Amino acid sequence: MPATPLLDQVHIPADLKKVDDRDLPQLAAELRSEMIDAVSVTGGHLGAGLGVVELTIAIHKVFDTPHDRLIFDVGHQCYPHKILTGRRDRIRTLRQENGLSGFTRRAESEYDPFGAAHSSTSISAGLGMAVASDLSGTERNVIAVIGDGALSAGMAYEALNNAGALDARLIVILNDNDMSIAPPTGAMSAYLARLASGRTYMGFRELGKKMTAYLGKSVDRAITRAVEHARGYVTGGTLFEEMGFYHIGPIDGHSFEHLLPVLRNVRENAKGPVLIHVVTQKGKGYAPAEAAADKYHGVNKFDVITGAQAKVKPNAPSYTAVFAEALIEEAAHDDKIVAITAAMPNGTGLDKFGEIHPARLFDVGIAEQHAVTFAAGLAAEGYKPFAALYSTFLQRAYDQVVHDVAIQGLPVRFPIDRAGFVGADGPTHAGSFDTTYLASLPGFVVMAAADEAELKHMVRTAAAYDEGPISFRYPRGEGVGVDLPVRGEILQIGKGRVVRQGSKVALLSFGTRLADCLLAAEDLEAAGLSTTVADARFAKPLDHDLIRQLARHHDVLITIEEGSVGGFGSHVLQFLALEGLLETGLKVRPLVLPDLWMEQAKPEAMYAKAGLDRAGIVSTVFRALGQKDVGVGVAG
Ligand SMILES: Cc1ncc(C[n+]2csc(CCOP(=O)(O)OP(=O)(O)O)c2C)c(N)n1
Repeated sequence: MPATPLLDQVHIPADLKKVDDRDLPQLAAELRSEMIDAVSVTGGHLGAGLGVVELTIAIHKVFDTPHDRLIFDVGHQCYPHKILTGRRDRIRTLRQENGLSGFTRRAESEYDPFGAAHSSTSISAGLGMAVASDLSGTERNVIAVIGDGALSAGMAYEALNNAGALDARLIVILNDNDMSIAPPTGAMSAYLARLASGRTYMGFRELGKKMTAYLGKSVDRAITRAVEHARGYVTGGTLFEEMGFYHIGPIDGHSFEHLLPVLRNVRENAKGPVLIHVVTQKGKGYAPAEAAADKYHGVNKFDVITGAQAKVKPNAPSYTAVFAEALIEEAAHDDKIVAITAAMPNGTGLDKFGEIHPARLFDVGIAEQHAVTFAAGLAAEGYKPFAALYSTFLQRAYDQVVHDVAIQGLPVRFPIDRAGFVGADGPTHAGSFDTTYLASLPGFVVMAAADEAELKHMVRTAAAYDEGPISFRYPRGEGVGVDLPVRGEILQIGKGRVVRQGSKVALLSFGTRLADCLLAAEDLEAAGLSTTVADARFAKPLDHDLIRQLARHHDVLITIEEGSVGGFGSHVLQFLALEGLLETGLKVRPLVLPDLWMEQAKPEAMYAKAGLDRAGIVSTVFRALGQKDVGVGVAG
């Protein structure tokens, strides 16, 4: 075994070619330690990456990346890949401002041929690349690595279906760790478990024959050894085979003796689509991760020796926790209330709901489109479904929202978590568009909570509202610390509230920017500008009376929201224009997210950059009045 660290000699995958196969376990151990050490200072996704250390090394050893295309589904398991592909010197900047992304990104490296973060896209993208290489006559391998959790999404099947029909030369590696973020759900997960338990075991002699028949060459003896050592076999007539894939496995994803010969054979001999079923362990090689229920899917900074994660002492409960508590409360009063999550029971707080109402919680897997139409079916039968999704993932179900819910006027409730900036997860996870894409739909009620007490009111309001679809958005992180009612109140649909009365400047907020509006109002007041602050509560229907009042009795009207153009502010402008209120000399400025993909950073930095913080609001007012900014954030 070489004495010097091997990882120091491997800067890019080409360097791996010089490493002897027998030394790869040492390299894997070094890579694992490097990754654990890096994530202990940055926080981030740990368990998934630990599980694919050997697989990542083996793929880079056998294939010729970046000429061969390697696509990681979701991309949260790509930290070992980043370390091996020229990014080790920046690995401790993961998820920080100006640092490496926590996911794969085309702009970051030629070794990331396809960006990801939302799940289940890898087979489609890989198939596109495989077909492109056929069309252009370029010989290359395309490898898509997809988890068993990601395989619960419909898009993965659409791609498998198409790949089988096209007979393209695509290599899909199913990384089966029997985990999503939570334990996986669904019939496919049970099916994979049955495959892995060897129900249709095929002896290695038969495997050799089968591989020979398929690949047209004699099969490396090592492959038979690999399959013997793994609890491996090749099945006849699996679902994947029925779909036109040559199906190999399961094989042990932590054993180079198993991985290398299989990958080499496939590289040399595969003709059409191949699926290699690899069994791995999430969190592998780091005891605290292996022992954790979530296998350290996503972690804060932590102590490497003990695994203890840094605890940030919250000043207030998180919005997610308040939502879950409020829904539990409402469900106690109404047995028609049911809750739906798309593989995020913990992230949405619905795990708590499930502890109390197990029969009323449905984890449908990573299947947002299905979640929405499933909810529509429940609503059609008189149930009150709360389909709790992150803003960014609801995007995927937009047609279901339009066609299955909104056009039919079905009362599906949409709690929209992670609305607005999400910090370290960056642009793929930001909740920027929900107000824009929902408030344009006829008949939709669209709310945003200004604080956690408002969130409780909105949960209650949504539970009580049966006339059609209704949504309420709330951000990641903790609330502002307001007193919480035991139970929320039912809000009047389409009515906002004035929080502070002034006479010259009106700040009309939609959502949690309200707190900064109140701070900005203090600064404006100190500068002699009497300021009204109102909480719109609804982007749809708009509170026309409130907007008229603000427009008629103030010189400046600023709308503020943590969402893209086309949302709340655009609806207010539309109303003002149609009412002729823009011709009165009123100065209107809609503050929205800037028209760019905001990179990961601390939320405060993102607000400042977007001009949506206290200082940004104050200077917008001064600019609107044509006055020199007298200095921002001056009061208090
Ligand atoms: C469309 C979409 N929905 C939800 C998520 C959140 N999410 C990130 S990773 C993950 C679990 C993925 O499980 P699997 O593919 O098995 O990978 P593992 O973490 O187990 O390696 C989920 C639900 C996502 N990234 N994309």
